[in-house]
Amino acid sequence: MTVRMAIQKSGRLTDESIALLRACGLSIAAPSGRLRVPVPEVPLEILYLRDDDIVDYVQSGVADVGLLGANVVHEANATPLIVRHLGFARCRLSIAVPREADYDGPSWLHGKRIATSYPTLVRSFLDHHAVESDLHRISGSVEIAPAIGLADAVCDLVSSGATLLSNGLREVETVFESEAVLIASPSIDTERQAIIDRVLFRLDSVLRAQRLRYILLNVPNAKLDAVSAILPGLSSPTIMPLARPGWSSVHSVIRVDGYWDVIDQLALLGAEGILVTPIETVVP
Ligand code: PRT
Ligand code: ZN
Repeated sequence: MTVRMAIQKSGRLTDESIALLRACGLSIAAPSGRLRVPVPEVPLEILYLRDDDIVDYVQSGVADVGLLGANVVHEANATPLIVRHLGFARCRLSIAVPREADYDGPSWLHGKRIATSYPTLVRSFLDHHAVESDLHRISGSVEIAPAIGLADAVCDLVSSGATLLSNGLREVETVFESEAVLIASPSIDTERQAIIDRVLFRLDSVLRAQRLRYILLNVPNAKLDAVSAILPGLSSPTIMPLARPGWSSVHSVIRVDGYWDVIDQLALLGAEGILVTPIETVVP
């Protein structure tokens, strides 16, 4: 009994997918020509595929789970399959128009031609705004469509925005916010589900750890209550006396988001020797 996990063979998701699975203690070999690679630690086999094929493989049960962009899953109308958001490969699907266009809102798109690889997602955005446009489905180099006269606007994935900029385009609407997700087949038997649950347990511990940092600091005893109020930790901070009289060492965890604000507050309270380090795994 083996669970099959489909991941992208070669593309933007590949390195981070492999890194995430390795962080879960799974020895994942790089694709290097092989399409099926067994994982020694759990009854799991990695299938290396093009990202466009992963939804079909999982939906049909050929693969049990798959790792790919939420944009592809939503475009395929397969959202019920999503079981985890993985927090990498973040990007947005955006409508862009020529820089000089007098764009003044979605109604500008009415009757216009839009080039995209994501017609389903664009259509639902246009329907929401009661706009009718002529959609041209193209599979690559969408950004050159206006310059060659194929379309008046494009809808494509954007991360830094550099591609749009260098093609004389201006981002005007966000249609969808995307990140990598894990999808699972709707028909998994209990034995396979038990294997998947073991992988999910590790994955959740790693994802939780990525959102947190471990913090150690030295605090004057008179400020311990104030510092503990700022650093609740997983349950409560660990406090140990220092050899230096009147001081304690405080250990806790903090969220990555906005942790500099927390450090500023701690410094104002007189904390010293503040160390912040990454965490690999958190099992609550
Ligand atoms: O060969 P295969 O079919 O497997 O891969 P692919 O070429 O179809 O996909 P790939 O590897 O390019 O992207 C895989 C997934 O990465 C996408 O489905 C998204 O979920 C995610 N992702 C994140 C992106 C981007 N960021 C991204 N910036 N996918 C594509 N882009 C492209 C975009 O299409 C445009 O051409 O990058 C360009 C824009 O980038 P910026 O930084 O200039 O804005
Ligand atoms: Zn693809």
